[in-house]
Amino acid sequence: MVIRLLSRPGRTGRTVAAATVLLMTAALGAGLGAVTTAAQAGAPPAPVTWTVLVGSQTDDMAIQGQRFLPGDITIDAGDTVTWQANGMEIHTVTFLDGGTPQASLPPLDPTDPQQVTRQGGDTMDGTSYFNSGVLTTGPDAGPLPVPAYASYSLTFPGQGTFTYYCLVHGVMMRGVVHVQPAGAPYPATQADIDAEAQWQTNAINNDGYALWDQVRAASSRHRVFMGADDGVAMLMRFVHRKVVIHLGQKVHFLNTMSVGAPHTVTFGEEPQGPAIFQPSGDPTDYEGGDLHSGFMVPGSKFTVTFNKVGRFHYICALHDDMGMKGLVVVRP
Ligand SMILES: [Cu+2]
Repeated sequence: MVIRLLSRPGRTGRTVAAATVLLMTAALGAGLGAVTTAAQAGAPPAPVTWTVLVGSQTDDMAIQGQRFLPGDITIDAGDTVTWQANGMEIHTVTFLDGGTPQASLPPLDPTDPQQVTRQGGDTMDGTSYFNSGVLTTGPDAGPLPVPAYASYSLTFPGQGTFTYYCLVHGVMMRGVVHVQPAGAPYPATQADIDAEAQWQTNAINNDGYALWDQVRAASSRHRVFMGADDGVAMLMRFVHRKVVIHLGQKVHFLNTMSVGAPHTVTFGEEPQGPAIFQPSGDPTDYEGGDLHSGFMVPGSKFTVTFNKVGRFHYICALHDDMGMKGLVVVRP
């Protein structure tokens, strides 16, 4: 993609120098009128920094939104966008080929530094690869052994339309930055943008609560749903959180109400590193200790037979810090 760079260094330098001379003239006796004249004569407007939220969540973190809020923003050349992590779920802000739209994206490769660590500078050049690295409100990057960031900023010196994605959630989680010429009037203020983000967050939360109701209705003592998602609203809860069964019975853990989110069922010690992707332990004869489903993509099922009386706590190794934990009580 070719973009026009509006503020080449030389031109900016001359403009700033001219403005400085005019301001000095004003200070020397011409008064405020001369300052106004300098602005009217084409002194560049001060660049603005805009905030876009990355993801959303309810207060209890049960519902995570996989959306940039808002997904579309219009700024002027020279402005900066700061993406602010707004949920515990991990996301990235990633411009491929300088912000070229993509028909599809490969699944996230958590071992590829290009995908999970910060890449590119702080100025969009219209051609390069830019990646925020992992953005989250949490203290770390979840299961990924890479740094986590609370925010990411990029300055847009040239006009154009720049499309970006979250590499964790794929082409469905997309945002666009429209860059107008410097000085063009803005269609929305930051307050307008914040209000739209809040409105979209409320809609996502309502969708999440509706999913939660559907999942509750479908679950039973032997059918535990591993959350649910519609591609945007993600429920990060086992449903029901606690089930009571008898010795020798099975529980089916179902990630069948999701279209996007992977989960795990993990009893005992949480596997570290790449081991998190592989199943371990014997689900056909569980008598306590370590048992791990591996990475369960949408559509997956995992069945465990409980052959010991007791209380068995488990987690989703990906989302336990959002409260995705469960309990199986086995009675004689
Ligand atoms: Cu999970």
